[in-house]
Amino acid sequence: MARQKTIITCAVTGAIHTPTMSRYLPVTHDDIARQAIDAAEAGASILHLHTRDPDDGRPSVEPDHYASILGRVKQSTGAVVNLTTGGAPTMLIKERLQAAARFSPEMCSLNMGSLNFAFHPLAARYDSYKYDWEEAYIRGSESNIFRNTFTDIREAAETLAPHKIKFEHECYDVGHLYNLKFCMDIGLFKAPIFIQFVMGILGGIGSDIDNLVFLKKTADKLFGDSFRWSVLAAGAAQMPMATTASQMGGNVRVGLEDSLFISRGELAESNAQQVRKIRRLIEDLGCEVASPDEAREILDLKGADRVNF
Ligand code: KMH
Ligand code: ZN
Repeated sequence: MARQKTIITCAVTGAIHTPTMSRYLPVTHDDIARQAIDAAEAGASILHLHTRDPDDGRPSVEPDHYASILGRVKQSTGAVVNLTTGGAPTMLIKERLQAAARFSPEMCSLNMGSLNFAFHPLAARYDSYKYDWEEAYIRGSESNIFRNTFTDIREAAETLAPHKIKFEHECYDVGHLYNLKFCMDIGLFKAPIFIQFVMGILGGIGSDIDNLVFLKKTADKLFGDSFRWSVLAAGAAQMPMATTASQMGGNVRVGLEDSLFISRGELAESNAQQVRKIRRLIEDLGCEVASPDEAREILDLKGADRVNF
């Protein structure tokens, strides 16, 4: 059987990294749109998008903070837009669903369990901060519980059901796969599902090959052939784990949401630079990268003509 092409998702800005950490992190709406478009041109067929407050770059889920970004991305690329419903670990599900309900994108993330979600060790790297909110936000993550209860997951599924959105089911540990199986059994999600194995978050499973094999085998056991999968690994493990996933028949996610670096100690100058790197690795190793329309077919998406932006 011919091997399926590899889908590259690019997660452009996220909610973990803050403006002080890299001058290349897109923070203004203009930068987020421009970097997203460049990432699509470099080979990302899915753009996973968060937004930020235009005044000070803090993570935001305010629908108005997405509008100009989505308009520009749609005008300039054929890429699939995947909006976060995770927002930031400090936010609750109701506010996190508002943008997806308004814009009805082809895809959304959906976090499949609650966990500690910490990045406070990053504070040790900085003596001063560009904006007042950053230090407390980073240090405060030591007490974060990223809340994604079964009630929250059901609320997301039911609120967004009329929009026919395909979820990127973010699973940060093996137990989250069992949560997903339970939700499928009670009819919240339909096959084929798309699982994002999230590795290396402090609070979730660590990034190593044994763990990836375990996650994949567990998903095989629970979902048979009714799932597609991808890997994102936070920080230094981003490229090694993405490369491994592509060799195992999976898909990959890169982007400055997940790692600020292009190689050890060297900041990535853009999201597109990371996309170009993983694309080169995938192609050098003999695989092909999926176009946006091929990604739509592989993931059975509703189509770009059925979004609300
Ligand atoms: N930042 C990632 C580790 C979401 O947007 O729903 C998780 C994420 C969450 O992408
Ligand atoms: Zn995200």
